[in-house]
Amino acid sequence: MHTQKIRREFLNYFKKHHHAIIPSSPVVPHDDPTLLFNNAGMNQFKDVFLGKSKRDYHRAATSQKCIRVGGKHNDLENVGHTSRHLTFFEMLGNFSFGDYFKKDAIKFAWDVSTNIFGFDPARIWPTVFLDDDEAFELWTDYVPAERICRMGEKDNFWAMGDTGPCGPCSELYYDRGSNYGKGTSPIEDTAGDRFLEYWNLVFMQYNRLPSGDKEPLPKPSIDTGAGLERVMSLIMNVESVFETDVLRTLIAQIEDVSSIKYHPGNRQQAPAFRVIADHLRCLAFAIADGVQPSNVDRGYVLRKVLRRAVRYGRLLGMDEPFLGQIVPRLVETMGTDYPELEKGQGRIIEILTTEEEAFIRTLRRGGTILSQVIEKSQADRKISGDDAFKLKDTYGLPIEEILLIAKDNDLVVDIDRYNLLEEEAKKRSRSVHKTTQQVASENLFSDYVTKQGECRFLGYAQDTSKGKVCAIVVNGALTKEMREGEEGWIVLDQTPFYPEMGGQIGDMGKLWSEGHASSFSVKDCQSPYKGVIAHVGTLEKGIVRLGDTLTAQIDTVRRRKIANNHTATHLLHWALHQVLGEHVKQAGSVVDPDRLRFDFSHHKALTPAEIQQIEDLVNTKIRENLPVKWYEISYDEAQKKSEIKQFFGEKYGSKVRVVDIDYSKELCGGTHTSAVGNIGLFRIAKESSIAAGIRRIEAITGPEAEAYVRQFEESLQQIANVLKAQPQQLKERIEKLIEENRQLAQEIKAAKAAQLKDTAAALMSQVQTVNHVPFLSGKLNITPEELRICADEAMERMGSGVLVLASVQPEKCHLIAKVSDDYVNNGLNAHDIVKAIAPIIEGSGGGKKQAAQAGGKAPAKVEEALAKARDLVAQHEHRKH
Ligand code: ALA
Repeated sequence: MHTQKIRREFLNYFKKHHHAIIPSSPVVPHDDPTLLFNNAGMNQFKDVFLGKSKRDYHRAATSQKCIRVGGKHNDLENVGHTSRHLTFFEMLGNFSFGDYFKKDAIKFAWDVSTNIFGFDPARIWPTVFLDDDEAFELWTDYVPAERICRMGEKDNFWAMGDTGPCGPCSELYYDRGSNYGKGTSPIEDTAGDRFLEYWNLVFMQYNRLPSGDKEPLPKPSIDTGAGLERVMSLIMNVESVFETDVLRTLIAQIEDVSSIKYHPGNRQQAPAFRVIADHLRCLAFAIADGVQPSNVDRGYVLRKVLRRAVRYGRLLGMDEPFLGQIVPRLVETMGTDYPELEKGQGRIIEILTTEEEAFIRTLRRGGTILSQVIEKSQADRKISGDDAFKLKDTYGLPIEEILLIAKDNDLVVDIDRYNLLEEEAKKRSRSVHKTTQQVASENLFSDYVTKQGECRFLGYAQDTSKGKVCAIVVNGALTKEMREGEEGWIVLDQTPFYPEMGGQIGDMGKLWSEGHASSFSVKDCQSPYKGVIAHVGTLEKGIVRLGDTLTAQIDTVRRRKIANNHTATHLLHWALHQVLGEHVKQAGSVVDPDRLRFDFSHHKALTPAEIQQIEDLVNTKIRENLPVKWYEISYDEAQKKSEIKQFFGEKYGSKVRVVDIDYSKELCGGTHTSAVGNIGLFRIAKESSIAAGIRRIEAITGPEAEAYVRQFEESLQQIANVLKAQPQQLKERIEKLIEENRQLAQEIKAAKAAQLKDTAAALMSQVQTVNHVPFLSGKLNITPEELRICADEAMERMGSGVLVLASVQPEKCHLIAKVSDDYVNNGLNAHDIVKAIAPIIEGSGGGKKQAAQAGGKAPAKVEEALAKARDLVAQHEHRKH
């Protein structure tokens, strides 16, 4: 593969120029909640640019997996319709962290462009930011001044997101010639097809703050990014990125699966091939890195991408799941350089197929919903914005398709309202939510930490300590003192109390002053701001002032249970990897004294056998009783050790804490027990699903686990007592009881039937002849169900004639009328009889000519109704034959 060769030569070049070659980080950023997916090579170095984290190198180069869907950089809707946009692509990049700057960055880019990529120097056009004369000047060493363009903020100022590192940039364009457009410079070529942008050199100089202001970075740095697929399209001299080797191979596989040939010029079908090839890579890489299609956040974005691929698949006649059939070809072409694809292949296929099946079902249903929407929109000839949005958002019908269908049906769409809803939905998926309380506490404490420094947490080694009161909060405001009876927060300079964090609940306990003059009961402990530990509770006695010294003592018994449960959580995580596989990623956890809860990515329910295996593994480890160790290492060192589990979305400082039980190593700030055996016993109480692809395990340990088991034993014993049997015999006994019960029920049913037959037989003596018609009426104290059986039986015995029977119960009554076929032919009819007499019993009903029934609320009127029925028969005019 040419792509592989260029990828490797690029990295080699920079290795020779003293750059550390760093592997691509996962497409899911594990340490940056502001980012949906990795969208640039520089993401994994964000903190290094900001000066918050240090590495043991100052130059680096990567080939980074990038996904640009959602967030600031979003190319989804372009894909398939331009020659150069992709949702997934590889970005080649070289980086300098306060080492070289513009001059060398430009030199390297020129050297690589002309020597490694082999580009014609005469066709390279650099651009610079408006007044960046320095960069302009530097470029004149390589190209004539008339080929250097100055561009504005939109093109030549690069920012990772709404906040974070940013700076002016210089981009490299390659002139593909007049066949691709008439514009004769990047500025004139507005479509961007003739002058293809292939490399961006960012001169990182600022950090953009949430306020929008820019503060200078500690050291000017370099971040560059060259789109590998674009570079390949230029090297291979093909029209679009989809004609380069990797993507063309995928398209070939789509040709095989769909049995349709790909013609790049076919405006109907070519986009479908391209969209599928691109989206498949995006999905496969994201799933390999631990995301799954779902209804929230990243999962939701993936779901959108998958649905788009499926819809385009339908254009190629693929109505059944097909993405899984393309995956093996992807693994063949990219698996060597990205082994996670190879490792995850089976799971990727399984997840894609399940999700496709679900969407295909939705689409079928969507068709029905669409007809309903059209039906309901007829009155004002308009599809409401809400309906259009629902069709798009829930059923995945693209708005273009909805507009076309509307047009076909002579309807318009309320597009303004639709756009509004779409915009709101976008905002929702973009924003990283913070509660108002979080924002308030941040404001309260941001100054405080700068002035006072961070609180020291002593709780890894101590249960009690003395500390100085540094801050008091009452009624949401900082104050100088707290009085008896008041509730609020007390912050000490040091404390053994663990603030709720990383899923572990906050400690409870007491704070008191010398001689117990004052005493504060701590019912929770929180960290409202990084470095601040707030004891939350009530001042039960005395007064507390800033500067006072207090003794802080945690509830030790409670803390031990929490520690046991936290260590058990690590064991569970480890066991899940053993039993289910390495793809299991923690998605959330709660550790409190009574139980632990662990959410993780896995695509199907656990079997009872798997649950048992997990329990057995954890309990074996508990009995093995290894010590639990913890120590600090640098974040960079931790990143290099793949056996240490770290979490997505977690923000780590430059020093991190490793909790190490030999076979299980995790980055974790929580408090743990000193030896695994202290946990005592581990049981899984519940396994469930909380979202598509996310499972939840709730488990208990020690005394709670014992109580849980005992509770089972007790209920079993109680049942055994009731049945006067041993617990071991219960299954057999209960089966026998069920069988006996079934037989008895049958016998009762038969006895009832016999009884009803007798009742019916007895009724025969009351058959009269009314107007030449055999006529039977009667009132019985039986249920409506029994009445039906009885009426059937009576009619069978009569053979010919009319019967009207009633059943009465307190407050209600029922009527049944039956007419034999010969009298139906004669013009008598059960339905008419019931219709006529039902109002008398304050009821209603109906039925067929042969049989009809009614229910009513006036049992006292039954006789009157029966008499009326008799009159009807008496007045009947027989048909003449
Ligand atoms: N970070 C820069 C980009 O993505 C290089 O274009």
